[in-house]
Amino acid sequence: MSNARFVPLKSYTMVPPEAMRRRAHEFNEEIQRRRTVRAFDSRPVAREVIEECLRAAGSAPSGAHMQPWHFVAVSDPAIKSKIRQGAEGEEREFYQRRASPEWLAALEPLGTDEHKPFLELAPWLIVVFLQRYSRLTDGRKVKNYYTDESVGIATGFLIAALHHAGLVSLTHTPSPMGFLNEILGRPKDTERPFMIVVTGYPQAGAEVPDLRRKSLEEISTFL
Ligand code: IYR
Repeated sequence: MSNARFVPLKSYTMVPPEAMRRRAHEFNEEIQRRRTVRAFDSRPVAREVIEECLRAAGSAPSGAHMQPWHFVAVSDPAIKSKIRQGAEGEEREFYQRRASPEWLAALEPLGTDEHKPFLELAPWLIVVFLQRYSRLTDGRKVKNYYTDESVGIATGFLIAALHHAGLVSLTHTPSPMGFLNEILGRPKDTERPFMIVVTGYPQAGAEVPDLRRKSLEEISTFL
């Protein structure tokens, strides 16, 4: 017999068809305004805002509801400086040696290089960790499922929440990222860094690459 325990779905609110069209449209309009930004202002952002966005991120669906994520929100300048040093060390290797010519060509339109001043300038670095295993209170390890999918979705929720709050963000993935476990004191045997979400206000006059998004026709098929 199943031990599953169910409760009534109380949180769902029915939206009439016309309002549904409008809401779908309005949400798209808002999310389309999001741009990845690399030029940050040092203006502070209240911790409470970040906390609320992390609550939103933590509401993401996950494999077997394991919630295999941990977010380390860093505003301490000394820790940000260590993260910058670690990231720039790896990025120097990447740009000078590891990246293939094809990869460098693909990055060309973004104008990125090994210098990452935003890691110190931005008020918050949210380091997302993926938990391949959970720890039971008795210390035993339990395997988590679909961790990449789950943490990817949670990170998407986080990016959307930050945008909705009026902040900009940058998904940054220095590779490899093992240095983040050391700097932030996260266990290496169960967790790996997934991404750094840099967030704050854009620098005055910030520019973004002139990119276009694929159209609905390009990204979808209806059958
Ligand atoms: N991690 C490097 C390189 C990089 C890779 C991809 I794929 C990007 O979309 C952007 C950058 C860096 O952060 O510069």
